[in-house]
Amino acid sequence: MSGVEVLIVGPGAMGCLHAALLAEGGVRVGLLDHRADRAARIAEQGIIVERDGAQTTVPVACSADAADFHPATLAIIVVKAYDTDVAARHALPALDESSGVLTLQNGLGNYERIAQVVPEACVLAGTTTTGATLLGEGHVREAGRGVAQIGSPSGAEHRARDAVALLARGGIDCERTPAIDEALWAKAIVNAAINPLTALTGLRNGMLVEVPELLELLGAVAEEAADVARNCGVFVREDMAGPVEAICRQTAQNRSSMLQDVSAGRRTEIDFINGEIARRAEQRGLPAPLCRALTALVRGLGVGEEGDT
Ligand code: KPL
Repeated sequence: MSGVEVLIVGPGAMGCLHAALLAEGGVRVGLLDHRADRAARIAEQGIIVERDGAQTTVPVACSADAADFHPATLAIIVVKAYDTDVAARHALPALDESSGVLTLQNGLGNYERIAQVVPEACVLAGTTTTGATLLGEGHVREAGRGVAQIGSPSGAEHRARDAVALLARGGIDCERTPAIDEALWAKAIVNAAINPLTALTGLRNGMLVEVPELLELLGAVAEEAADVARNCGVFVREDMAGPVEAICRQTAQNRSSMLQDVSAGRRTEIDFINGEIARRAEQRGLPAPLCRALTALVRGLGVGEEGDT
């Protein structure tokens, strides 16, 4: 293979869905997996997408060797937040000095970690409200098409513009934002409220607003996280409980990514969402008792199951 326009790094739910969407949109796309055996199987079978009750198979080049995709115009990191550094280093052989690297992950601190691996001016950050569920290897269910917001934390606006144009050409609804920190924090606040409450209760997003006590807690976590953001100098609208509640309703049928992780026995991203918000609060001498408690509770899920009598 001689270069791709978009390299998707990570074959999870978001990775498979974005690779399939872009390939369907006519973009030359590659999918990078850290496991060679799985990469070979996905390359052979293609990505299976379930949407609106129908199934499509989309052929996508998949490999564990990033050099197979050199040069990539844009690499999109969609691994779990705890794998960001390793994934960025894994992608290096696909990159040259003009490549952009975009994080579309949950959590805070991802672009800072990527900027330790590639020059900061190359790093773009984004959020997306597209939902996806991984059903098996290279097999994904689309759970609602959303909009991606993309920006350059270092102010390299031309790179953000080029990335938006490339993704839009591939059929991904996206827009450039000059206020990427605000967008990242807004998404982190949404995730801080919805993800642990769904992970702890086993409920789908929509059910959180049906139980009055959970609705109250949802709003309280959102407001606590919003206060931390403001204290960090980031503009956040008043009353974040409103948009969080609206997102629960819009994504009512979703099982949040954290609930999916807990159900599958995988590590969660709690340390990069509520844990990170609590850490930033602590650095500023602010209390963030709800984020701290939720971090402890989610970390505790599953601990002690093995070997218990
Ligand atoms: O981003 C999400 C996630 O599950 O991680 C939300 C917005 C909560 C949708 O499920």
